[in-house]
Amino acid sequence: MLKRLSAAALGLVVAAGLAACGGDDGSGGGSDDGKITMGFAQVGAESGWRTANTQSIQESAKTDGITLKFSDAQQKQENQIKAIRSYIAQKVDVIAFSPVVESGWDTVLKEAKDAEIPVILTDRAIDSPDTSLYETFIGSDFVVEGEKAGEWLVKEYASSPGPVNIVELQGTTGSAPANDRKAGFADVIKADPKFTVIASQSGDFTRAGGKEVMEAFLKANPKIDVLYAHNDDMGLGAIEAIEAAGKKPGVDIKIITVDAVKDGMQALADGKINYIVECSPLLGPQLMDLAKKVVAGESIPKRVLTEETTFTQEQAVEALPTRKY
Ligand code: GZL
Repeated sequence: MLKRLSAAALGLVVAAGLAACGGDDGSGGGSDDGKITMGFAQVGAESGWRTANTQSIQESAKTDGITLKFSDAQQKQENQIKAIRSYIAQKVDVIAFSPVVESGWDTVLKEAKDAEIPVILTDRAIDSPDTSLYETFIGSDFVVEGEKAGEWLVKEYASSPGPVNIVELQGTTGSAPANDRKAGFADVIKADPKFTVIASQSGDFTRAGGKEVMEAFLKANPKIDVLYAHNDDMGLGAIEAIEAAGKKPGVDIKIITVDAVKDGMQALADGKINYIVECSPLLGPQLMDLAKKVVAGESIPKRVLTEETTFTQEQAVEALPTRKY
């Protein structure tokens, strides 16, 4: 792939290009055969959402003729940093990744910037004040997702005097979705003192984590009215714990989750979950489109928001047959 060349070298390429191809200035990037190479550092394979996200990225790269180098960090930041360094060494045309946590990225992203390799953030954001370290962030607004969960709960318990005891299964500690879904939810329910989060702990976005933490919540808290889980997978793990404790999920303990992956939607349709806030993993097509624009030197928005909705039990029954993920 022709890297961003020094001015002199670029001058030569432009002259040769114009002479050889009549008008192609040769500065649009692309390896000798014009193909773009993307290095993608994925978080891991921790949830149904992540699996669908990976599939969307891999399929979109194939459809768009982009050569994809892909790594799975098993939810470890040091593995993502290693992968990004290896993409820099391989001189890929563009790097994209979903930061497993919000902080600790400045050093490696400065190395990418010094190597003149553009970086695209997908799915999760970073908390660095230096926004020159990446071209754009494409993903959901997790604060709004938390607010939507809180708004449903407020409506659901409008006629109840309370108290309403809530337990919360947080996502991966330090991750943008965990921080923001917690903040958005808390911001909405703080308006009414009948709502109390009596326990809140990370289940690391996994089913096993959700089940283990919910078992502990059930042992320590005799009266739990609501579970707010930051993703479907932790909610599904919690359902196993709730049923093992002889309680009915969705009835004895109302459950709100986020994502709307197929297994979560099935539990919603079956009445074991009460409400799901969608978070779309299908970022592949937009990511590849943004990558092509970045490599071609076109300007792109600094923030690309993904569209998503919410589902009640009735809506899940309707949506399931055509659900893409
Ligand atoms: C959200 C994404 C989260 C999902 C989880 O955009 O980062 O990570 O909600 C996934 O299911 O593990």
